[in-house]
Amino acid sequence: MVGVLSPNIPAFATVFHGILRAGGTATTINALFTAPEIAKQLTDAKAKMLITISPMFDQAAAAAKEVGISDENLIVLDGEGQEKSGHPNAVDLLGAGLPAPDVTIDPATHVAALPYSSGTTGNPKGVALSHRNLVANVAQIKPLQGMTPDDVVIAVLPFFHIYGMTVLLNAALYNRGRLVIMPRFDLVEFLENIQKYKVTSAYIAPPVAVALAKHPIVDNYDLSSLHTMMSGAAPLDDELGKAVAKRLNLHMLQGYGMSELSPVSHLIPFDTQAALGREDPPLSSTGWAIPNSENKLVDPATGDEIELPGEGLSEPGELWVKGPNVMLGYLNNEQATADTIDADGYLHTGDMAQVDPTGCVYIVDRLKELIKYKGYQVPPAELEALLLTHPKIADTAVIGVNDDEGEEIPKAFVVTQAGAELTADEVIEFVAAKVAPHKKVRAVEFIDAIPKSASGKILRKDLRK
Ligand code: 4UW
Repeated sequence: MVGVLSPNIPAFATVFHGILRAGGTATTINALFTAPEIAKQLTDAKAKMLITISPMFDQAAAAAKEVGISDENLIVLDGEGQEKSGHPNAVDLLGAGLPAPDVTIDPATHVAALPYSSGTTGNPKGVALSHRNLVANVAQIKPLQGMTPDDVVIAVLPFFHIYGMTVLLNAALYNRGRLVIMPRFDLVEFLENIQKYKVTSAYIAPPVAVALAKHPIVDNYDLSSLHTMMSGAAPLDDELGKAVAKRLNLHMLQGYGMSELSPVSHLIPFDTQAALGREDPPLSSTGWAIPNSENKLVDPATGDEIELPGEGLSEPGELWVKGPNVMLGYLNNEQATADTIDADGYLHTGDMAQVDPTGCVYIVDRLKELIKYKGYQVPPAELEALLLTHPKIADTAVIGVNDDEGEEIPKAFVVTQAGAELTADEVIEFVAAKVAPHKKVRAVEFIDAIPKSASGKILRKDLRK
């Protein structure tokens, strides 16, 4: 088990596939995580080795120390090397000249990648993805994604997250497309790279679409090479998507996925007419199920399957997905696995969707507790546990709410200890000092009591109301 803590760099591909080729498992870690967050994932995954780059050395070393990873097992790719620093670098690894190891694995059961996701409830869990899961998903999206060796794809979405790992890194390697790799999103660099490298397609999350639709600087660049843009990881607003398509004169699409599905399950094809003999659906949809998958919509109240409507949109139901891309399960967590994948092999996504008569899916709500900030996962349970360590907080619950811009943000409801004085800013700063930026609490409301069910479960629906 090897931890990978790195932003997008070309060596990510070598490291990731080197680990898999050696018969290991890569647990990819959010590059913005703090040392305690890194240590938590490494501990849960039982990682024996951590690979990072020098700008992240401090967090990586602190986490490695806490977990008991030795100096020679903390690899700093661009560091000074084993002799000078005690940490091997890329030259040490490549220079050793060792032959490729002779490895036999079962692709159906061997865990290749272990990204973390909070799933429907609770703390982040290791999502065990087999070689077959990863390979299947690349193959399933190939006819819809239509990537060719002539494509130049901008890779600004992180490879450590399943969206970038499959849809950018692995799909580009498989289809021989070229990736223009960016370690972080910066609008000017993004635009410069598209112009300079004649980028043909871009995969984004909705906040990038906001910048592209609104920022005046966009007009200063020749972006005419860019013909297709795919948004995913959070809902794309229909008007926003259309505004980007019009301004940049490109084909705007949407897809849907989750870590537990390796990740893609639904996509608007690059060429809907060629792939399916149909017209493009509205941009508020996430398109049709990918090949070799079975899908159901199920009424969460009754458990009844919702049929395709004769016209218009169906009633909303929870989306269930079955196929070779469904994860093996959550690492060392049989209960969470059984709660998520049923006996028939359907994965219950925790997302509510509607379908049109052709089976085109519209994601309309979330049943699960998960919050998405700019497409990144924010597990409420983790923030609630952290907030409860504050001496002035008696009880708390965190939910996602929409801010003035329509962006989902984490909001904490806080019950203070009797007689204690606490401000919203103090709560926000307390959390901000301990978590990665995307997990910050961005709104606070003080209330008298957290609404809970008889069994003590937080009634998040009541808080939302
Ligand atoms: N609309 C509404 C969407 C959408 C969405 C995701 O962090 P994870 O586990 O995984 C992802 C993966 C996103 C993704 C992968 C491949 C792909 O092609 C694509 O579209 C181009 C997107 O984000 O979070 C999973 C959860 O994120 C929400 C939903 O709640 C899901 O369960 N989500 N995409 N288009 N919500």
